[in-house]
Amino acid sequence: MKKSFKITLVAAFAIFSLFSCGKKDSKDIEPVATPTTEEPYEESPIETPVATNDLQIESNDQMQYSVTELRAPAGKITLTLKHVGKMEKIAMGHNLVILKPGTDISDFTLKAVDAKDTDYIPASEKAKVIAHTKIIGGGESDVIEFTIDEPGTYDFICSFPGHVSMMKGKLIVE
Ligand SMILES: [Cu+2]
Repeated sequence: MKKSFKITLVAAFAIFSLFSCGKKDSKDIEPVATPTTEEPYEESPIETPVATNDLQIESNDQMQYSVTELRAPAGKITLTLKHVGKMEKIAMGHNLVILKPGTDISDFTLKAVDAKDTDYIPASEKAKVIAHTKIIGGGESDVIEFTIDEPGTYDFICSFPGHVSMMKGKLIVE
């Protein structure tokens, strides 16, 4: 709307200039303002997930989560992580770790590399974890329940070694 208003102003000014300068040839000069396409908000809306306390997210063999944003109302939340790939967890295992605000993600994942025995949740960093699934392989899934009462934005990551650069997102608690 703002854009077309601006165009109208430019067009009006152009027409005004044409008349006021009074050149004979001015009839041939077309105003510059050809309508441009409006931004197609209605045709391709930005996907904002609906807040739900029953969250579903998938992971695959391409080291990806199906979504990078989850939205839930404050309170008790159930989250299902489903690995839709085929690879075994030793090669392409995934988890989902929800971290407390202010956690240094690179420091966390660096320590997680050595924490294979505890599903890549380093014992020293447990206090920074709100909730986490276990590590799962292709065809598996895990369901966790946790409570977040404080509205805010929480990072979630896969702490399997090397995955965080591709596998991270935000959980928005409303
Ligand atoms: Cu992963």
